[in-house]
Amino acid sequence: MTDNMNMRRTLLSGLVLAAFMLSSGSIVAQSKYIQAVDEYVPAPGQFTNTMPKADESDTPATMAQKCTEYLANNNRQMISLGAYGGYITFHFDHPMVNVPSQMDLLIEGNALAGGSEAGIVMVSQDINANGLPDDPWYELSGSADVDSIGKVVYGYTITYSRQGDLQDVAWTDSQNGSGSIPRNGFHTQEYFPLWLGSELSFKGTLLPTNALNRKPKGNDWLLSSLRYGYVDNVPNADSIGNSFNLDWAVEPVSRQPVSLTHADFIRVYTALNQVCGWLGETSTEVIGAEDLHLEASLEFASGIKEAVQTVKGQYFDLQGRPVANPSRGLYIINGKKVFINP
Ligand SMILES: [Ca+2]
Ligand SMILES: [Ca+2]
Ligand SMILES: [Ca+2]
Repeated sequence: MTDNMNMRRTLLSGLVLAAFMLSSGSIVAQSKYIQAVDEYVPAPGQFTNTMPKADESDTPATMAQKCTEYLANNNRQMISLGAYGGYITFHFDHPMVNVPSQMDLLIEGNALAGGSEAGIVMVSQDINANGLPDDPWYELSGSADVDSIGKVVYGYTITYSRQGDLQDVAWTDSQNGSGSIPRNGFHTQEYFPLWLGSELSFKGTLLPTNALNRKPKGNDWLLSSLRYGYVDNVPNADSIGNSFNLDWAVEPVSRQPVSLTHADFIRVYTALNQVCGWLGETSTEVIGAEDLHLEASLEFASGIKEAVQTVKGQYFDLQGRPVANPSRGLYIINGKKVFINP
C-alpha cells in the first residue's frame, strides 16, 4: 500500500480533536512530553497525600494541577497512585498516533530490579470532541493476558472505606475478599486521599500477585517483573520494557482487540492488590511519559486538519469524520462550523 493510500485510510477512519484544531487555526504541537494531567484519583496508600502533597482544602482540580506541575515538560517528579485501582489521566499537546507495529508511548516509573509494582495503561479518544476524558476507554493488553491465562480477573471492583483519621483503610472486593491497607511507622500522614471523601471504588483488571517473601521469618521481598506491557514494572533503563503499543488496545473486559488510529488521553492505574510486610502495599509510580514519534503524530494531525478545512462541500463531524447525510447537530463544512437542522 502506498503512503498516500495509508494517509487516505487514516484520514477516513481518523478521529481528531476538531474543536481544538478549529480554535487554534493550526496545529501547534511542540512537545513529546506530557502537556497536562486531567485527573488524579489515587487509592489509599503510604505515599497518598504526600506524592503530591495534599490536604483537606484540595479538590480534584487542584490535585490535577499539582500533578501537571510534577509531570509536564518532563519535570520528572514522582507521583504515587496508591494501592489497587488508583489512577492518573494525562494528555499530550497533540493526538498520539498509532504507528502500526511500532511502540508508540514510553511511560516511566521508579521500579528497581525485583521491585515490579505493575500498572496497566488505558487509552481513549476524545470522541465527543469536548477536550475531556469522558469517552470510552480501552486497555493495552500486557503479557499477563497470555502468560497467566485463568489467573487475571477482568472487571474486578474494589471499594475502600476510611475508618476514621489515621486508621488502616478497609477494603472489600468483587471476589468476596476483604482486607486493609495497613499503616506503618515510616509514613505518619493520613493514607486515604484527603480530598476524596470517605469511600472510593475502582474497577479494572486485577493482575495475579507477584510478590514472594524470600525469608519468611525476615522480610526479603521479590516482586517479579511481568514480561511486557506494564508501567513501573522494570527499571527505566529498559526503555523497551517501558514502551507501549496502541496495537495492544482491547476492550477492558471482553479483551476483544480494538483498532485505534490514535489516542487523545492516557491513563495508568495500579493493577496489583497486595501488601508486602514492611514494604507495605504495592503502588504504581509515574514520573513521566513520552510520545515516541512526535513527527508522525503531527503529520497525522495536520493531515486530518487539511481534509476538514480544504475538502469542499463535504460535511465532517466534530471528530473529523466525513458524514454523508448529517442529522441535527454541529458539523464542519468548507472549514467552518455549522449547525444543521434538517
Ligand atoms: Ca503502534
Ligand atoms: Ca471527551
Ligand atoms: Ca514503584
